[in-house]
Amino acid sequence: MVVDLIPGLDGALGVNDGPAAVVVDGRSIDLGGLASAAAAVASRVVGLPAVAVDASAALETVIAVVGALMAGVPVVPIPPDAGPLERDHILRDCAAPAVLVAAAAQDKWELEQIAVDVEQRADWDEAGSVDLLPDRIAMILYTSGTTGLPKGVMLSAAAIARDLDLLAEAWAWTPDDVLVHGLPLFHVHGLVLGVLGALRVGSPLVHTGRPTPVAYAEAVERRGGSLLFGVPTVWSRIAADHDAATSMRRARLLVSGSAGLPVPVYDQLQSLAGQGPVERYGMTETLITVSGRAAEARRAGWVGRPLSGVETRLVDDDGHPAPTGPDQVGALEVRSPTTMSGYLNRPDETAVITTPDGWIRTGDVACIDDGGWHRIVGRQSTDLIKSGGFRIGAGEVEAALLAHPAVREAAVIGVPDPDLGQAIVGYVVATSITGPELCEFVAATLSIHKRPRRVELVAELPRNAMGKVQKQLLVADEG
Ligand code: MLC
Ligand code: AMP
Repeated sequence: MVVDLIPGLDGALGVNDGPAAVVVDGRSIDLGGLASAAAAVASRVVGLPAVAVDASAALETVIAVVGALMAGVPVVPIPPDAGPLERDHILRDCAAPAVLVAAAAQDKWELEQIAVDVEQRADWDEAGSVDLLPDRIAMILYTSGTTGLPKGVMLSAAAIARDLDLLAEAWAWTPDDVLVHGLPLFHVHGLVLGVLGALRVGSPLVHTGRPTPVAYAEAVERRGGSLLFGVPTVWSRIAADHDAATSMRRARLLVSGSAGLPVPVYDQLQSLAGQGPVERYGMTETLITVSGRAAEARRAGWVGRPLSGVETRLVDDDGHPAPTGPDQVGALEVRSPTTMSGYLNRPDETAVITTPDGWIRTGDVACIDDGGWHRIVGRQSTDLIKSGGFRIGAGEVEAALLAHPAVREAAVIGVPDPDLGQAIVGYVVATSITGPELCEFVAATLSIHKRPRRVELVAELPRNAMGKVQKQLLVADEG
């Protein structure tokens, strides 16, 4: 077997001139070409403990990821706009000795660069033998926590395969579909579901480069897109674009996830596109665990029922089982065959998020009704922000602000935003500096979406008697 996650690659090696299997930003490759170009990558990386991938929205990224999977080497996607602080942290933490890049000799990398060539073709035999144990780690995805630098979530090939199969079942996803999205290729949504999902199911993928309404509409109209993935920001921008929204009438299924879909956006799409999106819920640590079903009625504001084999429960503040019912709120825990193998190098943090009996504490607050439908009501901590579907730890942005010599104190919050869900806002005690200058300062170290949209200079931060910053007061002031 060439790669257990993508069974279709086996028979594709050496087959030329098939239909396009993957299109990224207008450039395409057929399955045989992908298998052979990936085999060339596999032969270069086989035996490495892990390999980084410069995960720009490009065909090379897809080939790089498939090649590393073929070689049995854990893939570590790096956001292409990651600032030096973030990038250096990930590379040091995962200890990847090389990075797969679209074009060699880029200044930003201080480790060996291996250029991916879309035109290169190789036989799999050249890559040598690999360990195909199903519990081997296929990917390490870095994601924010409430404090500190991002953590590497280790995902096994078995967990990924299971999740993709459950989602294919839930969404009636078959090779007859054409999947369309334009999401980043370094997170679960765009990479695991959006690339590996399409390859595993065998449905062609059209990645639009960026997830704009016009690009989604064109992919449906001109390329037969039938299944579309988006974060709520993408769906709200489509809903606001009459022509793009009505193009969606030709699609079979729209799917929304990574953050809560506002009910008015669902309603607008229902009216313009003839269907509201199916919602699904998950997190990097668990993969997708709860979803609506293609064949069942949708409910705006609810994220669906657990996938088969997934267990969920609500607990109270003491961790004891809490009652369920449409208005009963509790902390959501998940136990699933799709969950992570742990945080890389962080057994203590793995123990914090996992209960002794194997449930993951999601940090989300939810209701479960009598039919098993889930509604996500909020988060337990104000320190995890979701902006445009990106998960951002307030602590990471605060540390970046505090690195400026003029800044004495910093508190970062997410404030409601009609387009992004939440926008990042910093409150800072500082002298002789402006808010925009501090935004630029953060931009020099972290990725673009982690940059505060606004930094407010204040004389002091609100604190309680213990001296802890009262972020709820800052959030309330913004409201
Ligand atoms: C962005 N910009 C900023 C900025 N942030 N400028 C100044 N200050 C800031 N803080 C720039 C951008 O670079 C862009 O510039 C322009 O402003 C518009 O930015 P934007 O409003 O953020 O829009 P856009 O860049 O189009 O991004 C919106 C988006 C993006 C929806 C496309 O947020 C996105 O890709 N989200 C997907 C996140 C995702 O995949 N999450 C999945 C996590 S996995 P320019 O010049 O470039 O136009 C997961 C599991 C699960 O959650 O359940 O799925
Ligand atoms: P990430 O690790 O980036 O995948 O983020 C996971 C978090 O995204 C979850 O803990 C939720 O807070 C949020 N999330 C994902 N999907 C949904 C959804 N459909 N509705 C509400 N929140 C969601």
